[in-house]
Amino acid sequence: MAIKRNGCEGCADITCGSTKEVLFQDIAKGVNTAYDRVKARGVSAGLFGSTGTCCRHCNMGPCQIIDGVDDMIGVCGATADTVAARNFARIIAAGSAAHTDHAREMVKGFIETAKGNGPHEIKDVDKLKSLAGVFGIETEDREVNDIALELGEAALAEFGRQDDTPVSMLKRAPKKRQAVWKKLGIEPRGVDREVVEMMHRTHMGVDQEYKNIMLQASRCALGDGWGSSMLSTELTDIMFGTPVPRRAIVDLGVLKADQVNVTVHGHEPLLAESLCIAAQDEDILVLAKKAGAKGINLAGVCCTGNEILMRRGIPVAAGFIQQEMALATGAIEAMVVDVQCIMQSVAQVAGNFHTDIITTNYRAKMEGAIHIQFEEDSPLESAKAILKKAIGNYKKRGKFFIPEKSKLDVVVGFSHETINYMLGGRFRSSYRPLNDNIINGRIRGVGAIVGCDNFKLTDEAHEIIARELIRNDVLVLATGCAATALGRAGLVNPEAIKHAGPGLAEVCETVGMPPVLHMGSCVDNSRILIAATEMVKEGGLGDDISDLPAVGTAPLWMSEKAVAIGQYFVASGAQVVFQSLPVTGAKKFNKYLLEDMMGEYGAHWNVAEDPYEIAKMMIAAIDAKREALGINKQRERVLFDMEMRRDMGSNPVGAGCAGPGA
Ligand code: SF4
Ligand code: MSK
Repeated sequence: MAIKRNGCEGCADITCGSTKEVLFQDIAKGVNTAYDRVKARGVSAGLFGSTGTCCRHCNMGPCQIIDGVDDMIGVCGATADTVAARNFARIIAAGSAAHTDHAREMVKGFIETAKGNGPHEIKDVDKLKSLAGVFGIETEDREVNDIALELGEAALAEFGRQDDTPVSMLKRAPKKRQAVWKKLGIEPRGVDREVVEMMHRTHMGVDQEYKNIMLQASRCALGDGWGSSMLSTELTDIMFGTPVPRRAIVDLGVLKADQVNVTVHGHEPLLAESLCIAAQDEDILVLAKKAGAKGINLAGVCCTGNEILMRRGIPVAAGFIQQEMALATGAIEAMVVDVQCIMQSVAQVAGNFHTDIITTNYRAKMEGAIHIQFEEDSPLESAKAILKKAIGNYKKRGKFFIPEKSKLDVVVGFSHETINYMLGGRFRSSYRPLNDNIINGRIRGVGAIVGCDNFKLTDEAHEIIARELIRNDVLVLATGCAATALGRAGLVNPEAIKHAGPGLAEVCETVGMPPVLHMGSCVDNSRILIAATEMVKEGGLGDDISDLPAVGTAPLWMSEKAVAIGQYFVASGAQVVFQSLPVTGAKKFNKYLLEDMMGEYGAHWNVAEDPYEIAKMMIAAIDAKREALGINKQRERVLFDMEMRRDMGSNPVGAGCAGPGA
């Protein structure tokens, strides 16, 4: 059953204004999107395997386990708790593997840069030296590229380290947290080894005790957060520049009618950075003009978009759920993709238009796409070949529709260093003012809204949670497609201060920052770990991450990476709230995640489906920490009354799409 596109009937699930605008155009008539497929599939199909107790780890199965029913355990005797824990742990292993393989590519690109190969250079020398210090690398009187090469090689060696030495960056965590990991025996070693061990332990007939399985899952996830993801973020910053606040625009209206539109989709910024350079190349611009275009308009999709948004202010056209909609405008000459979160349907949608889907990574090919391999040792050549292909398509462009009003101003670029500078000033940069404002109650706490969007819940969930949090004086940190969605909602902008509670508004106004800080892509959640660590080190808010009035959510998680992120947050002592977890068919394991983990990590998972409930849980968790720290004072949580909800209803995120305050 297709969504009716000539009115509002049947489109209740689509809340974003620019999505609606595009899909209701005649040119999008033949386009089948995920919204159509979700409707066609029905609700029951979405429930398959959702309780986590189906196992196909060996050929005696598949086995569907029903908790509490004696003859409904696995043929091998595996219980619901064992099966659900194994499945959950494998999700974490897959997510960690994705971040790790991404990080490895970044390290290899970093090594090429250190060797002087390619168009990039070491941009953040201070950060290079600081990270070299973490790895025990001498920096005095040495050439920058020498330090970088030694750092790159040391980092590359860590992925496959075979001895029991923990990953180097673990020592950046608060001392008390390090002691927790040591006591539990979960300090991550080489991350490749942690992923392999996780897969081994969840093979048929190996680890059959759910708590023990989750110890390895924590180790694997910590290897991702404090190892792979952090490494990727830091080396990317060193190479391409640590983000600083800058203005930019987001949403489908960033596409341009009179330029060659090239969208970059996926995760690894090496290619995107090369495309940014190649798009300014004189020869390429001449070619574009010869084709009748005024220039090349690069725009991001998903987290590649967030990477170049943060560092270059390149606009983001779409988050995860809008990747098909970007193509359905008919205005894109090429969508360049690398790895992760690329829906196979983009090739089908592009088939309706003149658009090429160009795969660039040997790991990730797709039927219906063309492949131009991105070569790390000649990145500019690869980038130019891609742009030439896009330019060749410009003249073939037929009817198109760009929702020009859907173009929102955002202020992005909040690395943990930036927060340091903004709150403390360049000459006395420190987290002291943030801590003081939390202690004096102007800022109630910190809420991280991270992760994906997906088609199960309307995408206004991010907006609802963020509005609730900032209204209640909670400073919001955002990453990934959640950050893009909040940008579309007009909240990643200093003007959104008007939606904040008085304390948060006062701080943001003084400093000139939005109440929702965009901190980057999904690997950049590691910035939040460092920010939390800095808050601990600054003092006054306890001596571990688990003491901080801080909590995270990934309300619309889709990717396995989000679960790895959730687990590394919990294992680092931060509470997280997800919209659902695929473990409900296993009672003891479910309880372990939602309650008992607290005893080991000082944090646990939480689940709530309704975005208002998620916000309520987050605020309650923050208040509980404030109480424990002795800094809580009685105050009322500002609730959305019916009028506010009606206001949201008549101006849904999409409304959001119409501008701040909508
Ligand atoms: Fe069934 Fe056990 Fe094999 Fe899983 S490992 S499929 S529960 S027999
Ligand atoms: S791209 S992992 S949908 S955030 Fe990082 Fe977005 Fe989630 Fe992919």
